[in-house]
Amino acid sequence: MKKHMIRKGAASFIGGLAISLSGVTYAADTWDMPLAYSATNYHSEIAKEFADEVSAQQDEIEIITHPSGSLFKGGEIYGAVRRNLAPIGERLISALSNESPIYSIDATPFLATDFDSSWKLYQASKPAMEKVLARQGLKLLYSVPWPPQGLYANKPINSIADMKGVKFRAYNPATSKIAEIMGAIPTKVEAAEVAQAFATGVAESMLSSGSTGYDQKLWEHVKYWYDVKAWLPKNMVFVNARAWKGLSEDTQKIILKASAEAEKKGWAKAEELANWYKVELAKNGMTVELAGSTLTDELQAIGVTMTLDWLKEAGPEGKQVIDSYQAM
Ligand code: PCA
Repeated sequence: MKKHMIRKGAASFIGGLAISLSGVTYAADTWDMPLAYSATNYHSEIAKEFADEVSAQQDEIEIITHPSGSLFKGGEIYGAVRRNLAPIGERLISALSNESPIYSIDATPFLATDFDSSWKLYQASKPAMEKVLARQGLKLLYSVPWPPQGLYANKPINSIADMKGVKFRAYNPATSKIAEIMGAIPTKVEAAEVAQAFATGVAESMLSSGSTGYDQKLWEHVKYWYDVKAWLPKNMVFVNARAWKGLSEDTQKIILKASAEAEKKGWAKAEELANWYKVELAKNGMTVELAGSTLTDELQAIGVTMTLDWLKEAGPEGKQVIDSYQAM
């Protein structure tokens, strides 16, 4: 940290000539870390703690987080890190399903519906996921889940027939597909723009956690949240492999240690907050309840179809992941 500050001081001190020098120095030293979610969301808070921790412990890089899609929008982050426009970033894994089916495993309905089973699914799928990342010039640092996904709606939903024609906000290919199967009309909207989408009538319903409903104050627009517990999608934080290789071994070790801590904290925090979010939705006037049996059965049937489709798409590698998950 000390060396870092001296360098910054020197750059501004030398003045004119140093402007270009400081430009070079800053480009090499500052690692911008784009995030898609609100600064106050626990994913962003933990990423910021991770960044601060890494920055404080060595002189090579300073990681600066950029929440709410302010540097790159959610949909741009993966590509930006691949191209090293940002050396590090965070993205919702299942939003990347078009890159590889392995990325959609944690958004397959009813495959893993609580924190314990989600952790197992993560462990079972991690080697395959890391392979895809490596092929794309990226390295996984850590991954943190969202709380279980429930159904937001502006009217009571007793069966999927009630979803017919409803404008449905999707955040990944799986949620678009569910919408289509239900007869709803999917429209892709990043979390940072969810409040606006509901306010303007672009969206009337979505599957998401209490977390995003809370961040976006969805009670201002919809009245119901059904606790479906459909799946727990995860974000992942990853780094450009070339940028990673450019770091000293010491810095790499510091980052890996901070990553392991962030992951541990993230899983604990998500679980701790899952219930709190539900209470907050209810406090703000929403009806928070379990989905009725008809809706649950119908959604589970969609889950079975989607799991079978996923297995077809993911082939033997996918089957191996499911087998090792089920054996855990
Ligand atoms: N919130 C994010 C992804 C899953 C979740 O719970 C979103 O709605 O975009």
